[in-house]
Amino acid sequence: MKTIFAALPGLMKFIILTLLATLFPAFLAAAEKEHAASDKPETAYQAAPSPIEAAKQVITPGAPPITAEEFEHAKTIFFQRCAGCHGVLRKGATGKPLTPDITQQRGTDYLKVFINFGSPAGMPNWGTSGDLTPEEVDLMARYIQHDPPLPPEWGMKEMKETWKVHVPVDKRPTKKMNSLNLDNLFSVTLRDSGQIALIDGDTKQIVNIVKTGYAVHISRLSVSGRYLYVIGRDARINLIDLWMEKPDNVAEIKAGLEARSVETSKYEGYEDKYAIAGTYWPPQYVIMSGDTLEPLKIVSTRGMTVDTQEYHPEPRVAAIVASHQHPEFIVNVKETGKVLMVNYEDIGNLQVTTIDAARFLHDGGWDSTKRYFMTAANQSNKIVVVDSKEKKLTALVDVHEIPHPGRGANFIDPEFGPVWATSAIGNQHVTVIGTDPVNHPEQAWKAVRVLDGQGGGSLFIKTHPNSSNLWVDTPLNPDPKISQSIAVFDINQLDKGLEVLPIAEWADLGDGPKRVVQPEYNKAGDEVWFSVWNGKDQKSAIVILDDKTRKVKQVIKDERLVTPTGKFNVYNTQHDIY
Ligand code: DHE
Repeated sequence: MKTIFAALPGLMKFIILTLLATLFPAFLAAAEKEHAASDKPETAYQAAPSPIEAAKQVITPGAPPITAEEFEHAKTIFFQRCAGCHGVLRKGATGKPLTPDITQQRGTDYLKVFINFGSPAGMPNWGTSGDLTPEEVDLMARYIQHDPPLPPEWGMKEMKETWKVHVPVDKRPTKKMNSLNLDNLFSVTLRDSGQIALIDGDTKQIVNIVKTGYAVHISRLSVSGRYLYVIGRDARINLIDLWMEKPDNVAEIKAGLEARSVETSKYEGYEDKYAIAGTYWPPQYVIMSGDTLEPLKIVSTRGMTVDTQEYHPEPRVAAIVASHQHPEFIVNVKETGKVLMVNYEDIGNLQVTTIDAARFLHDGGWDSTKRYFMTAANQSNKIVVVDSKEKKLTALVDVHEIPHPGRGANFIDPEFGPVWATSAIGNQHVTVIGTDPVNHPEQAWKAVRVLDGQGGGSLFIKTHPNSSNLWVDTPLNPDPKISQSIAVFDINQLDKGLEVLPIAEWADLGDGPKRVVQPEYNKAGDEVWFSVWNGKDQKSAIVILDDKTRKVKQVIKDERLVTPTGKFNVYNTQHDIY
């Protein structure tokens, strides 16, 4: 029966579903349950609002009427709820394309049912979940039949207008002015307060809380370890000088309207010289001066997709890493599926090597030799391996449903030698991939093991060269028992299975979602830190475990720690140790 239904054309399926939903309330309840895609880990992951606001109304022939006021309201809803999956221009990303040529054919009633009930493919049930009122469902069904409003571009003029050097280079310290052990400092994302906390890894004291962009995303270190770069979802970059008596902002810029990635030049001779930021909107990257953030060169990523070779107007920039083999940045272009190797030797005559990989490139990191970039093409269910030395695609490794490595985890597998591992959003699998083509050629770039973690909804996995533990989080799993705990494997006995540790319970915070997210090691590799990420108005914490005993060493609780998520140890981030 299921197979016959699956084979029916889309419109037929839709009519049957709508009829069943109208005639049988019980079916409706079941459908709601199945389509309650907001329960799905991947939906929870995509649901963060886009900070884009400025975009002008467009009235499109053939579309149903909409007032200017309604258009503004619908636009806000779209950027907050829908743009993450469908793209700002609605050309389709992880969600389906929603351009008027498609939506007008479907019509308002059809669209209303989809928005209301969601779909098993991952579209949330915005209406029946109560997130949108019936009026808003109707409004959105009309809105998406109009052309998408175009947010403004962001070129050199706009960047320069937002660029501020708070402390000029010649007014900065010439040596470290504080007594901090900078190698063991942590930059902690305070997601919903638009700040980062600098925490001393030795004393566990908060050294400073620094104001940054909206829903700040990641921190990266200059290769000297002096400069910390923080990027917000609103594409605001803050440059923090760790040599100051109290480390603080020395420069900032808005690199676009929406962003996730920032990195700094690491090749010998270019230490601390350049920084790069990739933006979701506009789809482009900018190379900046490393110590002032002065924008130097902006390059668009719009272009053809890797497989069907059709034009994509909005290929967002995802992870960026700095090559150790050449003076290059390695830039993931998500929707077109291309990895760019951007050579910064002569930015006036920029040379870019384009590697055809797979669509939906997202996050990734180095193998232990720092030659191979291992990165997830997440909705393509592949790990892409790029050889940064030869500047070539090495392999595409098939993995199960929505790999999400963060930067991944490197360790020596007792049977297969050097490996790199990723966990997944869509299922419990932890895929271990051989990374040693010299001594283990049989296993290189193959999934040598698939471990069973606690469940889907995993975002980050971590170990350290001095540890034999492999930690796997599951913050997006719908079961609170799983999202509030961590799984740990013994690398020397991987077949033995996992141990589950109730990190959130140990934090003892009271109410809230208390998702346990992103393991991060201290410099020595003998402590591992976990964020217990609670609601904005609830108490959050950082739980620190002794890596050997797997017992709690300390819980950092402080009312300033609002929604901590990512944590970046200076030394490990600076040297790409993970
Ligand atoms: Fe992230 C890394 C994009 C949601 C925490 N995130 C990244 C990177 C990208 C990305 C492209 C890699 C950057 C790099 O290495 O240069 N993240 C996105 C999204 O598009 C997405 C799905 C939705 C959104 O609207 O932002 C998203 N991310 C989240 C979260 O909800 C998380 C869990 C909490 C938060 O703070 O927002 C989150 N993302 C992180 C963290 C990293 C990250 C902690 C860096 C991990 C690392 O170890 O390097």
